[in-house]
Amino acid sequence: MLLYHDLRAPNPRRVRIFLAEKGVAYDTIEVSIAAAAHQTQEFRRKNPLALLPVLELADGKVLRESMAICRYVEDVQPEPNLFGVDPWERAQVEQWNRHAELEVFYPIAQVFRNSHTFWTGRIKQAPEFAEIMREQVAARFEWLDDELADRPYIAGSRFTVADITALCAIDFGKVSDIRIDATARPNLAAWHKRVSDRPSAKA
Ligand SMILES: N[C@@H](CCC(=O)N[C@@H](CS)C(=O)NCC(=O)O)C(=O)O
Repeated sequence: MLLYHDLRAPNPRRVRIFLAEKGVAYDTIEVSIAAAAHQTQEFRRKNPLALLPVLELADGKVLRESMAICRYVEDVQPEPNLFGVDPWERAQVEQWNRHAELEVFYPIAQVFRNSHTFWTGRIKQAPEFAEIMREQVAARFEWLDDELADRPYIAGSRFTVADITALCAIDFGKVSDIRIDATARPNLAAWHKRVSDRPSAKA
């Protein structure tokens, strides 16, 4: 397996952490977003949307969505299970992974895209929208802190792909000065330490 990624981008990190948890070996090709390497014609042949990550299989087939890649890896390497083992747990993991994507990852990414100088001159930015999204992130951190008062992981009693999505989203906030206030959000901070301490978090 060959992973096209950028070491600083959060969606490729989701896949790297997932692969590390599975203990699956893979090769990598770095495609620098800062250098616009993902915009080249050569890379667009892998993904016409010019987005990372892309996973290329030995037979040349490619997957272009991080969750499609993770589901593929879950099927070829089922242990340790990260998507749920029975109908109820699978639904919980799906629900919480979607919550992590839509309620946490999306607003954090929009703060970055609409206010950070990295994107200035590369895309149209709406700073006012960034501020609205920043307020939404704060509200979602409060909500997650409440949720994590009575369980150690995002989707329940054990680590799943939902934790990977939430971790990558929240860590990506740092570049926009979004951080967990450990005094105000102790449950969220404790969860963040729990998942950050796993060796896979370094992937
Ligand atoms: N839905 C895609 C999102 C991919 C995505 O937005 N990737 C970012 C990096 S985290 C990217 O390639 N951005 C480049 C750009 O926006 O030009 C997935 O999860 O695979």
